[in-house]
Amino acid sequence: MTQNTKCGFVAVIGKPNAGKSTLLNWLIGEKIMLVSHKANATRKRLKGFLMHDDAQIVLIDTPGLQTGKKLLNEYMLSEAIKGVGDADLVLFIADAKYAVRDYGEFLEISGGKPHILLINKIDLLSHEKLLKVLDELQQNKHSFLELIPISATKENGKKEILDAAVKYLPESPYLYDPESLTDQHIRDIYKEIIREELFNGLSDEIPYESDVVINKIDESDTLDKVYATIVANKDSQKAMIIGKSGQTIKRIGTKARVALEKFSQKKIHLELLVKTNKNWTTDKKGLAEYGYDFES
Ligand SMILES: Nc1nc2c(ncn2[C@@H]2O[C@H](COP(=O)(O)OP(=O)(O)OP(=O)(O)O)[C@@H](O)[C@H]2O)c(=O)[nH]1
Ligand SMILES: [Mg+2]
Repeated sequence: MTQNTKCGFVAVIGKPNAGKSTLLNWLIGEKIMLVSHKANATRKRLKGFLMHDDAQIVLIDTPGLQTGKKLLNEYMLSEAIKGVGDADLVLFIADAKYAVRDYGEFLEISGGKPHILLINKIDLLSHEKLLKVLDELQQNKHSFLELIPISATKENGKKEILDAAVKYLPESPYLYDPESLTDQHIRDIYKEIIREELFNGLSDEIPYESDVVINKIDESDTLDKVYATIVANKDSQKAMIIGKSGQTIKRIGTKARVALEKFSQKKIHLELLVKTNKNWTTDKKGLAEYGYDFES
């Protein structure tokens, strides 16, 4: 008798900077999501797929749960809430240091969705402190399915997470090609790779108020020519992105090219322009044009 397959949607939910995208990349085994030491890096729901035993896990990366007042923050929160709604199962991930507080907040919006609680960044906590946190969380033990301490960067706990997730997935045929890692188009992945360099290479408000548009990719077997524009919110930010004698944009471009080459395993020719689109984040229509559509 052949065993039935399982397949389901597993949303990764947590506060900004908890390690959601790091977790996805690690579990999938390929860096397809933007990771940054700065919070609020992920802006929309993005899928990644992985196979474990006879199951296909459709992971959904989401923006962090936050209450920023700007329209883009509102959009990001709505994406996270939709992520919970879409899911058969939630992986709620919290920085161990703030896990008790953050989990309490999650329970208020979880709508009773079945979830596994992942306590992340345990490499940064003493053993004693960790035991105290786990002990406090156990007081909610009727709310979660499992409680797993992990370190997404030290890569410990993978099998435990996947075994646990598969347990709670519905029986179903695979919904995506088992060979695929994501349903994102190459231009969306390239956009995120370049945006990661904006996040990690620029200070203050600039990364939060900028975006990247991939205008064109000329693909061949060994070389991709990528034409992209960084969109700034103000002329003063555009000037800072370009930098003195173009040094900043050059540095960002070089780093982005190296990251694109690492991902694509091809040579990359990257042409990077900067333009200003004043207040592209202030109305819903403007946001939708950049891929952040409240209606989708
Ligand atoms: N020390 C340590 N750092 C971690 C761990 N997991 C993630 N990080 C770091 O935490 C930062 C945030 O990681 P992300 O994966 O971008 O977090 P996120 O939850 O996706 O953040 P947003 O998309 O902004 O909501 C990065 O600098 C990661 O390297 C961990 O287990 N230990
Ligand atoms: Mg993220």
